[in-house]
Amino acid sequence: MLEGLAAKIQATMKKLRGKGKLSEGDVKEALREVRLALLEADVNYKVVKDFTARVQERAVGQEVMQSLTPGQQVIKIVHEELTSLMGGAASKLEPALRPPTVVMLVGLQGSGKTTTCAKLARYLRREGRRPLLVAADVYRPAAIKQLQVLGEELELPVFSMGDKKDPVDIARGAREHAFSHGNDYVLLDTAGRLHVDEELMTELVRIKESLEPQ
Ligand SMILES: Nc1nc2c(ncn2[C@@H]2O[C@H](COP(=O)(O)OP(=O)(O)O)[C@@H](O)[C@H]2O)c(=O)[nH]1
Ligand SMILES: [Mg+2]
Repeated sequence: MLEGLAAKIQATMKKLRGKGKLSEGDVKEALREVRLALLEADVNYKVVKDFTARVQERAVGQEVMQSLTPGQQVIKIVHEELTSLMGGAASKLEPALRPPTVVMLVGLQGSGKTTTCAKLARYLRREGRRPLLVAADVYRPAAIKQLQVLGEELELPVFSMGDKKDPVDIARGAREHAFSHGNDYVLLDTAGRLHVDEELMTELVRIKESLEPQ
């Protein structure tokens, strides 16, 4: 998804670069394309709206439009605002000193943990890693199956001990499995929960204490 986004934005910026003089309409048209590209890439509507408003405000100012290289200036502004949109500084997944690196996906129900787990695994494989997906959501009926289907699609291993075991034991078992199978990343797909759900929150703490994920 992000690759498509980069290509689209680059194409739009290329059009601007070629122009000697920019009208407000040129900027608007370019921003419209950037906005569509962001929306297609699933960026939240409000985030996109704020982003385009900020670029617009900075880009149609006198200083930019009357400069010798307005196209370049607008590209610079878009670049700066995109960077700040993505969170400014890039943060990396810190590997554990001793593999496997354990990553625990936590969050509310339906917030995208299982999907992110699969995306992360695919990313790690592309980086030459050997991730193990772990079905640690034992509460929602189809949760394990969902991860298994994703694992099959991506041809990545999924560790499961069914839905009758304590997630802490599953997590421990997964790490053992990773040790013996040479998986350097263990991605724990946990059950969704609210912070007010004491039992489930305690479970996360127990997994954390037991495995010390990154
Ligand atoms: N549009 C969109 N949908 C997503 C994204 N990530 C997950 N979903 C969908 O949101 C729903 C819940 O995702 P899931 O990974 O099962 O959430 P979980 O309950 O936290 O594990 C599913 O229907 C996913 O297909 C995303 O980045 N964009
Ligand atoms: Mg899930």
